[in-house]
Amino acid sequence: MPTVNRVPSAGTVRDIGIVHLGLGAFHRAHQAVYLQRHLNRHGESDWGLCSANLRSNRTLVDQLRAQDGRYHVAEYRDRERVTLREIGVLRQALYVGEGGHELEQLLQRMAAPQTRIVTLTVTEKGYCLNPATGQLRTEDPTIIHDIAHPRAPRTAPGIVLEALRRRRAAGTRAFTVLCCDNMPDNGQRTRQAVSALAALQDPVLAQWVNEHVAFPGCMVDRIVPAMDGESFTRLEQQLDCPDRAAVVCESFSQWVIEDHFPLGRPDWEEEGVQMVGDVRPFETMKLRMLNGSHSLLAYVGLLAGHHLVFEAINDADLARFIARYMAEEAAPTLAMPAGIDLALYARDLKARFANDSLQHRLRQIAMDGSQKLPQRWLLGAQQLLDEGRDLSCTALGIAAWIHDCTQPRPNGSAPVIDDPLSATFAELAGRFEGVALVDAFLGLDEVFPASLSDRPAFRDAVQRAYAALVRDGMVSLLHNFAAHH
Ligand code: CS2
Repeated sequence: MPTVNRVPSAGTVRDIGIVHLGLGAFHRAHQAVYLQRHLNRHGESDWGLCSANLRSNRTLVDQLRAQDGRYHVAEYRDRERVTLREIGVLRQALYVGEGGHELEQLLQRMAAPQTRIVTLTVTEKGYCLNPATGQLRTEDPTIIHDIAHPRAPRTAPGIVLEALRRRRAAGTRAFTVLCCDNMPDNGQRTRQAVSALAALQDPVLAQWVNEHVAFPGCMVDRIVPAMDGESFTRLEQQLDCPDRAAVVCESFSQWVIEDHFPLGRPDWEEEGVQMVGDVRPFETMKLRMLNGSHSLLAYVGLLAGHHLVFEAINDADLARFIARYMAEEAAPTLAMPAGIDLALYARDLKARFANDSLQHRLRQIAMDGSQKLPQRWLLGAQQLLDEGRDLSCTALGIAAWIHDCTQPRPNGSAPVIDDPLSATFAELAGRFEGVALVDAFLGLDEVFPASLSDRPAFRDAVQRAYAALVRDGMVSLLHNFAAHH
């Protein structure tokens, strides 16, 4: 049994200063924890949270309401040491289904003068941007809807924009928008989504957004697997915590934020948040080193027969492969401020992946590959090619992704792929195979910019990796990889 350090919620939340969109496990275990620590330190706070789910997981919202917004976060350092934190800063939980009255409640809350910050974790696809270019997908049916019906928005950018429109009309200053999703230059991407939508709705509003709304970027980091039955049972049996809204995560947590909050912000630095002028080096490091390795572990690991992250990283061949990716294909593309040791960062990441208290499914990380690959692998791959460097690990990752998206499962059934492009993948899988299939995938310009897919060195590397994968299978391929390095 682990030693449990229990930290109850202590203090009074005087006001709701932050509205959050995307009430998933990550939000509950990351942003909410920083605000909770702030509350416990000061005994009172104006930075209470109102958090909303847009269309997914009504059950969780109902559960949280039944518990008056209170829930627990179990932070596992390892199997022996756990901190069980009670969260009391979540003062309002909303579920915004289609056209429901809670959309109105959410918009009123966002328009209220005491709301000074709006944070988002709606996943990469929630911004409705083309993953390769970062431009608004104006052909997306939900964006088409939001252009035609600005007052009844369905998308996250549409909701942010409608709230800003109300603030402007009421003479209330704009809140600051803080994107907490794993996208490159995430503040700028979010600005792009909101202001491009505004330009299509109302040019005057678009100009006001451009002049008055701050979109600082940030890098967020904490490994928070989706909860499953086993995790709930463990919480109940080991920690005596029968909380159906609880979350399990690692003890590590990092947040680096660009300090641009015109209406003020919590004293986050007291809780260890790094407030910086330019977050991009940190964000790029995290995306390529951590998330890039995660996606490799997922696609390569699944094909090597693994299901969980810690199992995959305990496979010696796969661990060597990941170490090589970090040292030779991710780190060389990064320009870090003085004092950041990428070799040390890589070692710490390996230890975090090996945390066997977390049931982190590779299949969860494999989701939405089309939205993740550009920032995790492909921007770095362009740099590697420019510098004449090898990209064998990245090429095998892309080959494994194509294979995972198209090949029937061992029982013969068609793959069920959780990705906005899944219908396209199924169509390509039906029409092509081998070299032609790889070509067709590399031709998906939402994922691969022409500046990359046009380069013969890149195409050849992926074609070779795919051919080797089909010929030898992942296990023996990884073994050979390890033997030759
Ligand atoms: C993961 C991330 O699911 C994924 O794609 O790579 O959620 C990862 O666990 C977090 O970014 C860690 O901070």
